[in-house]
Amino acid sequence: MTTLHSTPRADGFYMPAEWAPQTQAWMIWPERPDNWRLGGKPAQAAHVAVAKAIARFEPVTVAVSAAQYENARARLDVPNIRVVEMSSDDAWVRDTGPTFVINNDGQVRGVHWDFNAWGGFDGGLYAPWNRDCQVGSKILEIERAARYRTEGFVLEGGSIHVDGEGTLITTEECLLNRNRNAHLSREEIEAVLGAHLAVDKVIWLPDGLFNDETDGHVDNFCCYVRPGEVLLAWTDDPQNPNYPRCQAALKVLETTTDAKGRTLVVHKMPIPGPLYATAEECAGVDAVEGSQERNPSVRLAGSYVNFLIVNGGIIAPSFDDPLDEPAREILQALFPQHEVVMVPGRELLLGGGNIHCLTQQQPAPHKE
Ligand code: KQY
Repeated sequence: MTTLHSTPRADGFYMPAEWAPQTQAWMIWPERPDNWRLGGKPAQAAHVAVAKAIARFEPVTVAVSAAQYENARARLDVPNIRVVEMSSDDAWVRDTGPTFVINNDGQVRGVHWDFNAWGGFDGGLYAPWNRDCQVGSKILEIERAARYRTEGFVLEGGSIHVDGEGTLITTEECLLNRNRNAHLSREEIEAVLGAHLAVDKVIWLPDGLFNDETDGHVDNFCCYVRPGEVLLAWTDDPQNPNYPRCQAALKVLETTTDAKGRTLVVHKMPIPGPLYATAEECAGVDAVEGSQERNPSVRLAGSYVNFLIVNGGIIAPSFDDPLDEPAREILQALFPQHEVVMVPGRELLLGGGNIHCLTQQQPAPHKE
């Protein structure tokens, strides 16, 4: 594997927006019994549904442990899905996988961020996380893509969204959290993001969604739908714990400009629920010291914003909620050239995230 000691920006590479053409999407098979109930069986079924939905639009590679290889291979029984053996600590390839960057000369490389399981021993979700730490490099090696390594700079892919035109959105709750890069100031973090993703402007939302166990990943709260336009999870209910978070984010989004000097158009997406895990669902998760505890009284951070854009499709979670259909209509209106496919997301949410968190798009190289 080639590790480069320059930066993507210095070499003419940038992170494209998610709607840019893709060669494939990556996923990792869920199986950890202290995160996924009943040994991961219901989550695996949900995962298969997501992989097959994506495979209608583009190839999918699913990484799986040796122990689960045969099972995953048998269940992912469509031609567009490749299964490769890879060890990991869990399934969150958005966060453990590389962030792919491209140049205008048809090349693809990857940024392999440092990873500490969403906070290490200061609020992280499990330990150890050494196998997750290797996922970014392993994927880049399979793809023969050169790697930029940010040793000592922790970042999860779910904590950022870009417009591909120089602007990045994130949250202070996550990126300025003392459990990520406490040794760096806001300006120093912006400099690392600028050097590795070729962004010129960082928009800082104060917080993510209430009870998001990642410390407020932006991909569960707010995303770009096209340059200059964002979609923000929203509630008008002052009793909803997300109300102050939504208000604060809207204030930032309405009063900022992006790297191109545009004022942003903010679309709103209703928040489903309130959603809670049942006592039975929580009882199906192995209790392990140091792993995230599951409790039926804790409100789940369900969000329709946690969708993936693929070539010609939008793969979004449904929650068996009255807002599912309105959410689908909002997404379809925002992406008229894409087919919106909703896939049951409850089992994924029970594990602490959703479709965007469980996928990683690989942009297609192109020549300008
Ligand atoms: O939402 C994500 N990006 C990851 C969630 C991890 C949850 C682990 N239980």
